[in-house]
Amino acid sequence: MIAGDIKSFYDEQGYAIVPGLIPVELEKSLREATERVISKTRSGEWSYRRTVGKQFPPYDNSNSDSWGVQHIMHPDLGEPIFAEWYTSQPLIRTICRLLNCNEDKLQMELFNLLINPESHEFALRWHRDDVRETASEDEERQALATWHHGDSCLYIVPGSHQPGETVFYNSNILHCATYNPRAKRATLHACTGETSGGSTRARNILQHGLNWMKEDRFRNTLHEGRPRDMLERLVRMQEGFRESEIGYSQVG
Ligand SMILES: O=C(O)CCC(=O)C(=O)O
Repeated sequence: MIAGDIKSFYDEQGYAIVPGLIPVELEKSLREATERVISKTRSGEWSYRRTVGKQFPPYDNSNSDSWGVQHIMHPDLGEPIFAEWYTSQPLIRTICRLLNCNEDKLQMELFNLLINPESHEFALRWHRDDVRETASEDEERQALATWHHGDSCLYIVPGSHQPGETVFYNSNILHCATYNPRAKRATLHACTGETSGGSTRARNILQHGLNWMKEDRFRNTLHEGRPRDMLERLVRMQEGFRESEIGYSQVG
């Protein structure tokens, strides 16, 4: 996909694939940190995880196998390389282009790692991240209009991506996924918001439990400038909500 086409392709189709957004100097450290957090999750040392059998938050402990590692920028994991990549220049430049905004509007949000379960097949059913499957046609149209895009469908050809490519997708596009214990998976999976989204993003993001991101302990792991500024915009959004008001986007 050539640079000039990314924005229009993303707007029309709801996704875009961009190569070269993992700086070579970060690649080895990212791979090593990824292996460490996967081990900690599988051994039970890291308890924030996506549980096999549970598609959406709140995740529980009903199964010891995992399909994701939650909160990989958390200070208790001690892997600052993840925040370094999340706020790295080539990635941020691309996000600004796709969201059609300047960097001073970007908001730090979720960052997790999607992995293959060790011993269970698992799949996520077709869903839009922040529109209930039980929504009426009118409710669905209304929700999608809020997110400023049409009702597109994402079709992915399994295995057609290249390692190191970054796929951007609007999380309210219809999507699903399968998790196969026999095929290694380690996908950095993050979202970044734009402040003009305002409270429309709150439930989708804050439902994952981001109180730890308000603490100085986390802020202090981030570089001055862009990373802390992005965090500040998230904290401002968080301040507008009581935890009990947030609720969950999906059930199941
Ligand atoms: O496994 C994936 O790539 C998709 C994950 C997903 O659909 C979600 O987190 O809502």
